[in-house]
Amino acid sequence: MFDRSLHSSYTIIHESRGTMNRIELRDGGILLYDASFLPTELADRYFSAVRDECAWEQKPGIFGHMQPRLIASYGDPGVTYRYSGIDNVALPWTTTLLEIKSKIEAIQGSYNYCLLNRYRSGSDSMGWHADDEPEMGNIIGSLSLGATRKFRIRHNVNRETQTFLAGHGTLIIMAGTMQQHWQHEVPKTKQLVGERINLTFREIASSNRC
Ligand SMILES: O=C(O)CCC(=O)C(=O)O
Repeated sequence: MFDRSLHSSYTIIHESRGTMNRIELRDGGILLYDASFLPTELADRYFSAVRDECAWEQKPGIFGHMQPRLIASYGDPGVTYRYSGIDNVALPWTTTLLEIKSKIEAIQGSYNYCLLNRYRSGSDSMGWHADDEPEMGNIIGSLSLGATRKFRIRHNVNRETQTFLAGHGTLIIMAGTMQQHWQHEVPKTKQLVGERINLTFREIASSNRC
């Protein structure tokens, strides 16, 4: 693994390639990271298929503002994921999404839902949050396709921050107690970056099914 200190002593950039790295976080959080989980040609194919096949929409977030990105929602029949007061009802899995899901399940987890986020440019982003809804399983598999963006995590109490580069084919798996003790974000960037699509595979408890 290659760790490089950035501007603050609390920020680390992780850029490891080709192997699944296990990072033990404070208070029982676990983060698995492989910068190049998918070969480029396969990541290219998945990027085009997911961009062209999925039903993208822009939805309101908290305070009624539109979320600064597009989203799409797929999963097993009847699964709904509610966050920021908005219900996201899963559309039926596409063949591409099922193929990606099985690749990630071969590493860790078992998933019945996928939330997709599409960042059209550097102005699109995801603010600090944790996926800590009671119905959410603790293992979340997150695959990135397209432009490289920063994926940052921050400890809730001591504010320790780590930065991971999420590029074309990067897999990050969040596990352990990470959602209880850490938040994560994808910040805006002023750099000229292309589109990025992120897929987070999750297990939503059956009480949240319609
Ligand atoms: O785009 C990403 O890498 C993060 C997505 C995310 O935080 C989420 O779906 O909860």
